[in-house]
This record gives sequence, C-alpha cells and structure tokens, in this order.
Amino acid sequence: MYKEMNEWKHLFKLDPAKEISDEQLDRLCESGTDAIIVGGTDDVTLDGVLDLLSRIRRHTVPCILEISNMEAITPGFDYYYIPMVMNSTEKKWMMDIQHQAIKQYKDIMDWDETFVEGYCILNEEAKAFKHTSCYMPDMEDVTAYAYMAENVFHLPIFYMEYSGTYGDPKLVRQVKAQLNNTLLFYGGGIENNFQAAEMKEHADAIIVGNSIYTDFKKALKTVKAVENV
Ligand code: 1GP
Repeated sequence: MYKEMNEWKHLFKLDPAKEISDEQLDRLCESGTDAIIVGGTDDVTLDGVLDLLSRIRRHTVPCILEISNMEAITPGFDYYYIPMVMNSTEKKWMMDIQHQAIKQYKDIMDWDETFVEGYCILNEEAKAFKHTSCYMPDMEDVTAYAYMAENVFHLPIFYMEYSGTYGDPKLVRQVKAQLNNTLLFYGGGIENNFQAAEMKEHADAIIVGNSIYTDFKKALKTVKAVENV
C-alpha cells in the first residue's frame, strides 16, 4: 500500500538522459521507496521520459514527472512537480516559464496531482545552478526562502537541492525548524546509509539520484536506512 505524499521519506530520481537496465529499474521500483521522480537538467526528451514512464508503470510505485522542459510533458504520471527556483537571479526561472506552461496547459491541469516545489539550489557546481543563473544564498537567505515558500507562496514543498554534492545537515535542520506545513525535501550527494539517515533526520524526505548510476547497491540500501528515521 503506498503512502500519502506527506508521509514520504525516500524517493529515487531517475534521469531520462541516462541508461538504466530493466533489472535495476525493477529493483528500484520494488525497493520500498515511496516514489520515483523522473527529472533531469540536460537532454530531457519526450522519448526518454516515455521510456522510463512505461517501464516504471509495470510496478505500483507512484511516479512523478518533475517538469524541466515543456517539450517533455506527457500524461500518465501519478503526480507532476513544477519547480520554481527561488534563488535564481532571473525572474524567468521563478515565474515566466511556469506562466508559459500554465497558459498552455491550464485547461488540462489537475491540481490534485500537480505540486509546485520551491527550489533552493545550493551547489554552485550543479548544472541546474548555472542553467538557472542562481546565486549562492547564505544561511539566513535560505531560511528566509523557506519561510517565503510556506507563508508567502503556500507551496507544498521546499526543496534543498545540492545535486551532485552532499549538503550541510545543520542548514537542513535550521530550515526544517522554519517550516510547519510545507514539506522539506533534501536532495544531493547521498551515496550511503549514513548520509541518507543523517539528512532524513531533518528533512521530511530525501531524494537519491546520481548514486543510482554510480553505485547501485549502495543507492538501493538508502531506502532501508531511512525506514525508522
Ligand atoms: C537531484 O536532488 C537530486 O535533483 C538528487 O541529487 O543526484 O546528487 O543524488 P543527487
């Protein structure tokens, strides 16, 4: 039986631009993870998204499309996440692309399955950081973004995105202390059990991405690592 989103602890994020075998994909889907996100920054094509969707769909695990480009949107996912990059220096990534997407799709959008994520990208080396022209916020900035995500924008999710590097658990703890209703998602550099549990202690849910492709066995073990955290 799958849980409601506010009970989720662990998600895997699959990149449609990367290869994964059927065997590995099956093991991820049956691992006990709460959901699988399909999303990436570069080379996200409709073909890549559809390929993953059809393969994940053989399982009952909830699957989510995190929308990064308009050309790769398709029906069939359980949920759709729309990122708004709060620490981008360009309004485009906070407002304009979402505006365009909503103009085009609002008649078919279902708000029971669509969730907006307030993203704060915290790794200067991450592709997404550069791609969306982010600046590096300090601790006070990040907690203020979290506060805004909850109280100004009433967003369901605040996402601390360290993609590619392991973040600062102290900062995650401080951000969590700021939030009452908005869920805190943490993603970035989780490669083993210890890191998974450490971040899950503060975040509502952790997201494991890259290590699926670099050390599959360890990535898989992160699911059990957060079960009782
Ligand atoms: C990426 O937050 C996710 O969007 C996970 O990060 O790929 O570093 O695990 P990693």
